Amino acid sequence: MRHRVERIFENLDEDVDAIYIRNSTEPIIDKTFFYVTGIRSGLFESSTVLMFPGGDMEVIVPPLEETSAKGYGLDLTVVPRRAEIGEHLQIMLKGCERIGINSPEVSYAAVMDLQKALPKTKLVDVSKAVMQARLVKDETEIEQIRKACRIVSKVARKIPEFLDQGMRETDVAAEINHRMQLYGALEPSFTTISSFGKNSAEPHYTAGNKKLKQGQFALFDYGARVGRYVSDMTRTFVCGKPEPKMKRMYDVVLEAQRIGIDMMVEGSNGKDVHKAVEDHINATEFKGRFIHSTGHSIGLSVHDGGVIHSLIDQPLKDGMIFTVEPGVYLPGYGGVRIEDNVVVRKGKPEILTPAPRSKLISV
Ligand SMILES: [Mn+2]
Repeated sequence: MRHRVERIFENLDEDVDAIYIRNSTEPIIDKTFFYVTGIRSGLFESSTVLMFPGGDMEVIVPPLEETSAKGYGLDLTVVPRRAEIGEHLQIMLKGCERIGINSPEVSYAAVMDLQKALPKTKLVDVSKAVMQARLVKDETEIEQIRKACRIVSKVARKIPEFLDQGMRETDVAAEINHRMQLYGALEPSFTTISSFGKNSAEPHYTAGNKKLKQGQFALFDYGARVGRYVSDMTRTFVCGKPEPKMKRMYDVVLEAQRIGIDMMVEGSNGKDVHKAVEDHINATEFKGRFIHSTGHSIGLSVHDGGVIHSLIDQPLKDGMIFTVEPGVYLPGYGGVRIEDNVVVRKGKPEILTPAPRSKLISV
C-alpha cells in the first residue's frame, strides 16, 4: 500500500525522515499499521512499521504474526516479542534526525523505546497527516465499509420481526450481535447499545435487564466489522402505540437528519452541517436536547478521526465516510436517535445504510 504511505507524507506540515507506527497490546493497536500494510488477518501486538518518504516501509513483527504478514510484498523483519527492538530501530532509522509519531495511538512506553534507541532524534507529532490520509477512503476501503453497512441494515430490517414486549435489553443486544455474525460480520464493531424507555435518553447507555413495555422507546445502536472496517447505525422503535410527543420527537430527529445528510457533499464543511442540524432541533419544543456531535468518521475505527460539530473545521471531501446521527434526549422520559453511514460525494451523498427510517415503527 505504498500509495497510502505517500499520502501520509503528502499531508505533512513539516518534513520528517521517517514515521514510527508501533502497536502495544490490545487495545493499544494503531490501526494505521493495517492502513499502510493492508494485512488482513492477525492481531499484530508489539508490531512496528517504519515509513519513509517515497513510500518504502519496514515491518517488524513477532514470530507468531509472521505467517499472517507474508504474501503482501512487505519488507519483513521477525523479532521475538521480548527481544530488544532498539537495535533494529537503530539500524533501520540510521541517519534519521526527525521521526514522526502518531501521538493518539501510540503508547508512551513505545515512544520511550524509540527515544532510548535514538536519543538525539527529534520526535514530531504527525497525527494530523495520518488522520487526513485515513479520512479519505479509497474504493477498496469503501467496499469493505459498504459490506459492513449492508449487514447492519439487514439486521435493522429484521428487528421488528423479533422485537417483542417482555424481552430484556440484553436479549435484543444478543440477538442483534448474533445476526450480525450470521449475516457475515466478523464481530460487533463496539458494544451494542440496546435501551428501552427512559434508558434511551442516555446516548451511551449499553444494555441491562430492563424488559420492554407498552409505550416505550426501544433504541438500538450497533455496528459490524468486516475485515478491518466497520459500520455504525442506530434505529429507534416504539412498543405498541406511541404518545403523540414520541412521534413529534421522531419526526424532528428525522428531518434534522435529512437536512444533515443532504449537506454531506464535497465542498461543505462539517461545522455547517452540525449547525444546520442543531438549528432545526433548536427551533422546536426539543430545543437544547441534542447533546452530542452530528457525526464522526468511520473506517478502520468506529471513531476514525473526523468529527461533525460546529466547533470543528472539517472540510468534506469525496470519499470521506461519516455517520449522521442527530438525536433528542429527554432525561426521565426517553430518547430518539437515527444514525446512518454516508459517503461524501460530489453533488449527492451516498447512503450506505438504507434500512427504513421514514417513520417511527411500532412493534
Ligand atoms: Mn456513531
